[in-house]
Amino acid sequence: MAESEGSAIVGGSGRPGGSAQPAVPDGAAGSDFVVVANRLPVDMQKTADGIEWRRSPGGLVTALEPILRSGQGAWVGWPGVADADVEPFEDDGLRLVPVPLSAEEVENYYEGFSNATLWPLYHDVIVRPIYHRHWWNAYVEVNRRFAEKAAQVAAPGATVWIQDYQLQLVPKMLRKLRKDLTIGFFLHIPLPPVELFMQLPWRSEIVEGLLGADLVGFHLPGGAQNFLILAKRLGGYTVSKSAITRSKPGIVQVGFRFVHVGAFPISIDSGSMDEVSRSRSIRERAKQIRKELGNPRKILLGIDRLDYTKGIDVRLAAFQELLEEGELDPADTVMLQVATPSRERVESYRVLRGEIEGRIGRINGDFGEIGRPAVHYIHRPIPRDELIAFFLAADVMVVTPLRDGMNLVAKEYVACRSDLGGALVLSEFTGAAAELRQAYLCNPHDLNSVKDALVRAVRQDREFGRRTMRAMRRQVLTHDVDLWARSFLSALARSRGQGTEAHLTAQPADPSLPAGIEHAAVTELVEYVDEPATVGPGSEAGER
Ligand code: GDG
Repeated sequence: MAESEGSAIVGGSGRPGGSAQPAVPDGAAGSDFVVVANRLPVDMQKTADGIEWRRSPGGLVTALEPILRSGQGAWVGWPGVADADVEPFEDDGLRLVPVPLSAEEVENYYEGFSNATLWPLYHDVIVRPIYHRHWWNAYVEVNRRFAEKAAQVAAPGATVWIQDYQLQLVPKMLRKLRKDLTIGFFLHIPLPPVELFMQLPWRSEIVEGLLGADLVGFHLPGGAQNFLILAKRLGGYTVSKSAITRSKPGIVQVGFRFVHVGAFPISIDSGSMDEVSRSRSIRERAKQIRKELGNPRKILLGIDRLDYTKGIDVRLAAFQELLEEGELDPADTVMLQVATPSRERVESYRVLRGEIEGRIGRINGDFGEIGRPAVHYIHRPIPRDELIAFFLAADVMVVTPLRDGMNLVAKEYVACRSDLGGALVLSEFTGAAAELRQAYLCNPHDLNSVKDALVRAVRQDREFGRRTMRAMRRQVLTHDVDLWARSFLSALARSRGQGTEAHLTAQPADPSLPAGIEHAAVTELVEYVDEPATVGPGSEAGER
């Protein structure tokens, strides 16, 4: 999930082990809706006087906040600092329930099993996953702690929504503790093809863990299909074979339970990004940024966490070759790359940083002039408004991941371009490519394909660009993160106590969704399942 910078200080600042507000009560006085995620939506900061909490805004928080606050919701997660044992506290109607992690657990469960085993494995083994038994043991232990915490804070019959790859054992553990709960799970990263998943020494445990949920959600139908194949192959379960759509999920029969499996492509708070990007101050700032960059004819922009999945090296290599070949002129074309620091204690990330910075140095050495580098590089988080101004200033947004569950940056760029300007170069291996079909799609494993997409985007005809941007904006503005959350939660509510496939195929559309929207989304996803070739090999379809 997105990791972004903090902002306002929220309530609940207090001493570790203490709280400004009363602790969350157990059992019957608990919350009807509980989100369980690796991180809390606030980051703990240690100060001289004690601790402070900084909001870390993200799409997920924005989407879930209204539901959480209205229904005495709770959010269970790690506060982001090792060895911090902090009592639960309330922030404006939202219960925040910290789960403590020791420094050793951060190393083994988070940096180890989550980010050096699961992350590379699930992203098609771009980097070789490391399998350590002591990392796995920590993962089990920490997942148990999250499950116990969720069990403590959930009211009888509550709905619990567990997020992402760090917590895949929680559904089963929680079900064991609390049979009365409705449990949903959403994976924010791709579920790899079966041949790759089978590497994992603990593959059966992970699949069984997920099957503790009533609904398991993925970004794309291909991920859901991979999961159905795994459930059948590893658990011997009976699974439905229907195409996966939002209103017609796949089903796994686990004893007397039916686990629903579906695709729910995540999105952004598109309305608010659109609104902010229209403000005069942001537009002025965008102009100023162009000026600061030397008013070049074309600005290429990349914004990513510094992660080997994001293909930052790929786009730099393509840019470098285009400069070498004279296809792009460094006198009038610049690249701006923001690479937010990420997982800096994991070895492969340290290596990657060196490689990227080395390449940027070489490009600037060969093509830069005094006061006019070919690549401008920022390696720190930048404020949200500045990011939006970057989107507005850029002629070409370059999104080239080798693998990405969705990629929110691509959607954010589109949401910010109400002027219908700009062009999007987008890897076929992102979830976003299934929706943003009018982008300049490319295969990041084929440098010529990336170069070709870059050249076409730079030379785009203005009218053609306006038409394609309008089409992409229609998709992003009508499919926002709120729709995603409501779609998942209504499917979760339907999943409980409903069994057979025949029953599910007859499900009516969710009346709380805007007319036509669910239908439109489902149609796109069905097309995607039927015609993976039109999207490119980036689909998670079937047994690749
Ligand atoms: C995971 C999956 C899936 C980045 N730098 C700054 C900044 N950002 C914001 C972006 C965007 C978010 O961080 C990154 O989201 P992505 O989707 O691109 O990537 P991951 O962090 O890998 O997220 C991904 C996502 O979960 C959701 O399910 O799409 O596939 O890997 O919002 O704008 N924000 C600010 N300053 C920065 O410097 N303010």
